[in-house]
Amino acid sequence: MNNIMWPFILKVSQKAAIFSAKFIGKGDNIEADRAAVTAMRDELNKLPFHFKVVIGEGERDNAPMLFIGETLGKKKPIKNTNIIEEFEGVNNCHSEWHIAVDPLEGTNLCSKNLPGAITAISITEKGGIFSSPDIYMLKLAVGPEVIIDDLSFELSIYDLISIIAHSKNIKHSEVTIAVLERDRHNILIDQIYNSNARVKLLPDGDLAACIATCLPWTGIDAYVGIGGAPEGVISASAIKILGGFMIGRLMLNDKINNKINNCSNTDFKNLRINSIDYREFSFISDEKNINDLVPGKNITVVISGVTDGYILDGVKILKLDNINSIFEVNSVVFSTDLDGIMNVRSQFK
Ligand code: VTB
Ligand code: MG
Ligand code: MG
Repeated sequence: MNNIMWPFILKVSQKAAIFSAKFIGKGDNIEADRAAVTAMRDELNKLPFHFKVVIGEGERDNAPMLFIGETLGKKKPIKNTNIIEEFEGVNNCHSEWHIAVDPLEGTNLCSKNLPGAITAISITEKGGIFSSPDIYMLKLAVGPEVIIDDLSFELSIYDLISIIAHSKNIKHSEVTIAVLERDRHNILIDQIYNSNARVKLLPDGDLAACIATCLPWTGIDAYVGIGGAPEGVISASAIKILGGFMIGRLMLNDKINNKINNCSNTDFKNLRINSIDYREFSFISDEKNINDLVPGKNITVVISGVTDGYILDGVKILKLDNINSIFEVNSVVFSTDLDGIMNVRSQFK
C-alpha cells in the first residue's frame, strides 16, 4: 500500500513543516505546535482515506494535539485520479490506516530557533503501531550494523560501547552516544565520557536521534535514556524499516503523575544501565522490542525539517515581496515499499 500512500503522507509532512516554520524564533511553543497540528489535520482530512490517530502526542506538556482515537480523512475515493484507482485496486480506501504523529517534535527548538525541530508522521495498516499513551519511555536504540543477539537494558554502557566499536570496527573513542541533556542522565553522560567515547547532547528531540542511529552519515551510533514514549514508538517505526534495533520500557514520571514513588528496588535490579537516575520514575511495562512497538508490516514514516538539523535541513523561506514567499522543505521518506531512503526537497509558493 505504501508505495501509493507515501506521496500523500509526504505532502502532509511538508505542509506541517511550512506552517510551523512561520513560528521559528517567535518564542511561542504553543502556537508553533498548533500550526503544525492544524496543518496535519487539514491535509489528512483532504485525503480519500480513513485514518485513525493512535499516537497524538501533546498531553504530557499540555500542547495542542491530534487526539488519540480521532479519525481523519474523507474515507471515499477521489474520482478521475489514477493513483487512487490504482490504490483501490490494491486496497479498499475504506480500510482503516493507523497513524502516529508528532506534528512538531522539538517545540522549544522551533520557538527558540535552535537546530533539530522536525515534523514526524508514521502510518501502518490497522493495528500496526502500538498506541502509546503520552508518558515516558526508557529507550535504547542502535543501527543495523551493530551485531547483537539480544539488545537488553542489562547491558552496561561500557559493554554497549564495546559491542558498537567491535561491530563497526572502530575505536571506543569514535563511538557516539546520543543522550537527552537532563539531570537524570548526568551519571550516564559521565560514564560515556569515562569510557572515552563521545556524547551527542540533545537539548530536546530524541525522536530524530533514535532514527539517526540507522543513518550512518549522522555519526550517531546509539541512543540511550528516558524520553517521550510517543517519540519512542514513532522512531521505532523508522528503525524497523531501516533494520536497526530498539527496546523500550514505558514509565510514568511520578512528579507529573502526582504519584508517590512506590517502585521497589527490585524493579531496577536487572538494569545495568543503572547510571540513569530513576528516582522520579515508575516502570509500567516490561521491555518491549521493535515488533512490540511496531507490529506492522507496511510502514511509512516521513520526517521533514523545521529548523536545520543533523538529518534534515530546515524550511528555507525565500521572500519574493511583501506578500509572496517560496518555501523549500527537506524531507526524508522511509517506507517498507521503497528500496532505500528517499531524500526530498520541494518548493511551495
Ligand atoms: C523527549 C524529546 C522531546 O521531550 O522526548 C523529551 O524528544 C522528554 O521529556 O523533544 P522531558 O523534556 O520532560 O524530559 C521533548 O523534549 C519534548 O516533547
Ligand atoms: Mg515531541
Ligand atoms: Mg510535539
